[in-house]
Amino acid sequence: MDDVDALLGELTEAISAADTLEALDAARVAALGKKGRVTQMMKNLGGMAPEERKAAGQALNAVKTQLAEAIEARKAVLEDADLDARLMAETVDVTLPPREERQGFIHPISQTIDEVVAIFGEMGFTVAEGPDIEADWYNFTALNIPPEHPARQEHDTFYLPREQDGQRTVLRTHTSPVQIRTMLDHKPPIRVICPGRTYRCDYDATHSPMFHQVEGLVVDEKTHMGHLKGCLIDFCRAYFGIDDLPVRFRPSYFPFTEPSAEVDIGCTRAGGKLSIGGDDWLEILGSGMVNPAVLENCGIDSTRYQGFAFGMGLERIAMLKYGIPDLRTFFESDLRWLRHYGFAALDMPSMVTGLTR
Ligand code: 2NM
Repeated sequence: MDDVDALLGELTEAISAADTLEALDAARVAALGKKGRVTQMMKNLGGMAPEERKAAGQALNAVKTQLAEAIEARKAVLEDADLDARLMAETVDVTLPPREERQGFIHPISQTIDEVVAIFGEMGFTVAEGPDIEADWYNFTALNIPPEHPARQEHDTFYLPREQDGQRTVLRTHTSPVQIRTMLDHKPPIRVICPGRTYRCDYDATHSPMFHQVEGLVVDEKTHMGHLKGCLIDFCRAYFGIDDLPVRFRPSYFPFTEPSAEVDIGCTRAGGKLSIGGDDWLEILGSGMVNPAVLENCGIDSTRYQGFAFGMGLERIAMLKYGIPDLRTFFESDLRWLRHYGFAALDMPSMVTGLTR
């Protein structure tokens, strides 16, 4: 019995002396662990005479209980001390300003699409979309682009492997196939714009293999070149926010329009820097009266209906309006670039189209 008392005293002492949770756990293992002192003595019970064993067993169980209680009590004290120490060390300065919130930005291409859609939307156009992968017929044939036309060459067009039925498919080289689909699906009057991704096999400072276009189409009875001119002059002035921006129409050629015209706006080239407005000229979009052959390809009676169409590169008009110098940066996903050139999510172009008439 003296042994047991001595053991209890010794182990209790060790528990009180433990000054960290780790030291306390070591004391627990030394006393009650598999090879601990108490456990060891429990094992010795087997070799005792039955009458001795009973008393010794009871005494040892009491020791176990007391030690467990002492460990729990010590643990509570040490945990309290630990928490006190952390509270002293880890002070929170509630007067510090909050960390800046990570804000998202609208990509200049998205912003430009929104602006263009807002302007033409106010003129009565709706938006049409179509697939990026097109049958050769929609991308070229229906548009009166002949088989030997340079635009069809492998080095301009991304051709996809032939379909099972032998049909050729391409990554659309312009959004005109969306207008073809619109004419096939809808009766005139038609007023649509078609913004979207387009693809050409070309890569340098001013060309990206994937880029964006917006094209527009109007088809109605008695539609003429005057409508085309008024519509595009208003668009240019609204988009660049310059009421008296000079706009001129220069004869051109496209297989899908006749006559065709390229549209130039006034600009200034001073000291190698280009800015919008001025008495120099800058080409900005292509346009024309829809070739009657294209109308007929889409099942529209070209003796009754006329149309005009136009197309422009979105990166280009975004670069001009927002002073973005390199086309390739649009597609690098550089967040610092986006913070600089991007737009706040609540700047809504639909509220300010710049159209004055
Ligand atoms: C341009 C320039 C001129 C155009 C024509 C058509 C369609 F489908 F109506 F024939 N869509 N887009 C067109 C006309 C596009 O882009 C420079």
